[in-house]
Amino acid sequence: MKNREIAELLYETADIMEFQQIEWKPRAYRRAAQNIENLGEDIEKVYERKEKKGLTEIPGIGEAIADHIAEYLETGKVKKFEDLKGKAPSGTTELMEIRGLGAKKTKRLADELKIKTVSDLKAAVNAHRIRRLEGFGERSEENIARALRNYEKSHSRMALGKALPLAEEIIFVLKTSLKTSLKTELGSKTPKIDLSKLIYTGSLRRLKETIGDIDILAEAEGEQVGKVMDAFVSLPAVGQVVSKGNTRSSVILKEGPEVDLRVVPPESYGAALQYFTGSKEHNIELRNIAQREGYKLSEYGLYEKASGKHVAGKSEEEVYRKLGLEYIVPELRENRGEIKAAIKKTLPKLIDAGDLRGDFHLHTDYSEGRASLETMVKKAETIGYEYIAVTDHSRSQRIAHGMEIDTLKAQWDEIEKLSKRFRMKILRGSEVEILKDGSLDYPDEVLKKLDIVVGAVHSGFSSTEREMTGRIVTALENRHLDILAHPSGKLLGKREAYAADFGTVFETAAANGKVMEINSQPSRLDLNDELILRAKEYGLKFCISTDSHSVSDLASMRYGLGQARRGWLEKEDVVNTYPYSRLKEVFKKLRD
Ligand code: DGT
Ligand code: CA
Ligand code: CA
Repeated sequence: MKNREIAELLYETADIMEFQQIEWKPRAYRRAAQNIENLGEDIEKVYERKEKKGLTEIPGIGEAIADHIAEYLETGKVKKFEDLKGKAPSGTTELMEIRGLGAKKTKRLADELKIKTVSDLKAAVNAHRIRRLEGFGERSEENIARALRNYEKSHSRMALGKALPLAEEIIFVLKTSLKTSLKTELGSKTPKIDLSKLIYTGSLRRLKETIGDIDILAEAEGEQVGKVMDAFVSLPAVGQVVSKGNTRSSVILKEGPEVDLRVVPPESYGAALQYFTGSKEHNIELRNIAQREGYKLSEYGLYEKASGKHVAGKSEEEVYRKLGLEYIVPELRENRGEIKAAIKKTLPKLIDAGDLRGDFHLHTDYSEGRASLETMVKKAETIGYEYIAVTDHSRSQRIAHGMEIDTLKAQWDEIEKLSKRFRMKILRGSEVEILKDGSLDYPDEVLKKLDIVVGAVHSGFSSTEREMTGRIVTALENRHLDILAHPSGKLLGKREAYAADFGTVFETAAANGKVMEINSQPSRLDLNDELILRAKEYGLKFCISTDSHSVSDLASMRYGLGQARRGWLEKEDVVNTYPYSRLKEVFKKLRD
């Protein structure tokens, strides 16, 4: 699937155009990129099926961009973009990503101070050369320094929602390549390597919200090891080979992150899987236990200290069992009490994908969603959901085409019509702005008629802690509010959580019977594991929602589910596991 690749290319081209002061085009390119990112299907397939005409049917893609995409799909590059890029000094696109810099300033820095890369910029900031530039000054140098620090922080880790599909793709291609090469070479249909053991480990397997690098483990022996390593370093996605060896190879992908591959023999596979899944803190604690029990634990296996005998290592289960522990799922391995619980056999029975019965946060083209209400409903029904809440934006959210009351009522009519045709319960919902003073964005008589009110803060991110806490508390005390959406307001790699006293927020929410959202959007993951663990101590209930803006977003559920599991949540803690008949316990206004 090349959707992401093409979207990135269009974004990058838009940046370069902006830098060269080409006026209106960048916006069109960004819009096209966004639509491709959110396209529910493989753009290559669209092109195969309907050629260029198919491409122009995608919203925001006109003749010119369609030609460029076709050229990219046919040849792997776009001549015009390469020319444009050739004219822009290299490094400028990264520079423009630094918030607040923009095309104009980047150009002046390049012309007047010869700043062409992020590291040039860093050097100039450190030597205080920017403040001397006319129109920049000390203040703007400090702003650049801060933006630079944020950039570095966010670029060192990748969002789970980006890293996971990337890792799956790499593993898929690697498996395919191994299958073909082994078939032709050995003339046999079944390769000697067990390809089902080729999986991702590390923070990715633990479903951590951001990933430092992608770790992959494979099982192979003898001459097979070299074949796996060869196939790995020659993957088309590889930009640079950092190292290649017999047990470990490292590459840097064209898309940014580093990938480590380790290859181990079958008798060590389980021990290696356990070791490279981490976390480091969990491993250290586990090793202490092994020592106490008279063993030595490493990535090769569990050994008796006295005799050196290999006693476990083929599977993870075997390692944990031998140490007297219940099996611990990867999401819990953070040394947050899971080892003690595994010894006492009191580990939680975590919520599972199969437990989910609905989604309480999704958008349609009534506001900023890209699909029609009917399309979203149809798709949700194929997932097997029992209910969904349609929650388009309320009127003040102008950028997101917030709905006036009349439009909202028209949506209710459509919901009613659709309800006759679909088995699934379609709930009247709204993502209602929590305004500056904590009041909600529709009058009470409208709120009263909604089945589910999802309250959200989308503005005033620089408010003081007192202001923001007060605003949210007021909203939580409003009897019409049901769910607090993305409670911390952070955007991964882009924006920190707003200042708010979450202790007070959770306490108020619990006292008023409100539900905390775990927003599954890859750019949010909010609440994250840590805040979930905190919120749970207040006795709060949660819902895992996708905040879908397109049909394909409905699949983001797995990222939110990952956070819920990392937060030790069980089925009972998450209200969208309840059958519809039980939802009234939580949402009082629900109709039958
Ligand atoms: P990341 O990549 O920063 O998101 O986090 P991880 O957990 O994937 O860490 P990474 O890639 O450095 O290493 C993968 C796993 O290898 C890690 O989760 C546990 C294991 N590991 C790495 N270094 C050590 C170590 O010094 N001691 C122990 N016990 N385990 C380690
Ligand atoms: Ca890693
Ligand atoms: Ca690693």
